[in-house]
Amino acid sequence: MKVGEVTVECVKGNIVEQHDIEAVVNAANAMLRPGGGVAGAIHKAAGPGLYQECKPLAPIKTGEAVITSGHMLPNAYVIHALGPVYAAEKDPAAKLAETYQSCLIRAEEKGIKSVAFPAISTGIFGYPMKEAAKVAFETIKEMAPNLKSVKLIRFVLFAQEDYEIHQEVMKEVLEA
Ligand code: AR6
Repeated sequence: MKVGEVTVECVKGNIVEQHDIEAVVNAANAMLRPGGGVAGAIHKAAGPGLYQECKPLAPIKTGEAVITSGHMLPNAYVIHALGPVYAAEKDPAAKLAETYQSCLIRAEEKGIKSVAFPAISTGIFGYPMKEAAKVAFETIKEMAPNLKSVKLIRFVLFAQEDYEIHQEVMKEVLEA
């Protein structure tokens, strides 16, 4: 779908296999350690050099994002973002929106044209999938008119059900 000049799309797949994308987003932990889920997959595919580059940038706060190179990933950059732990936040939606904003700001600073996101906070951090998707697409819709370099935003969903939820919510939010 298009929001102004920005293409927004959903695919079913693995965040570490997005060969045509300049920056992939890591659903990171505060210490930027390898960890599990998306972070584990990204660090495994990128190789140990990624954590070496991450170490001096940690810790990061909830809603923050930092950028590194992609090392052995097929992407030039990794944007490491710390989403909210759903049960631990008073206003998780505001924090999740801030997380997506931080990622797009880091991308714009580098003149990045394409960004792939996982569904931040919806795994170990317990954010309900549909609610998280709504926040994600609303934030992108709001930011899209001000984006200068970013022309493609892709959501990469691991599970078929999560992909379907994102497709549905994307249409709902972007067509409204
Ligand atoms: N590609 C795309 N999506 C994936 C992949 C993958 N390779 N692996 C998992 N998902 P999570 P969080 C989905 O837990 O909730 C880490 O240990 C997954 O099904 O990776 O933000 C960090 O170190 C889920 O829908 O991120 C942190 O401590 C979504 O990606 C903590 O988990 C996010 O799941 C961050 O938790």
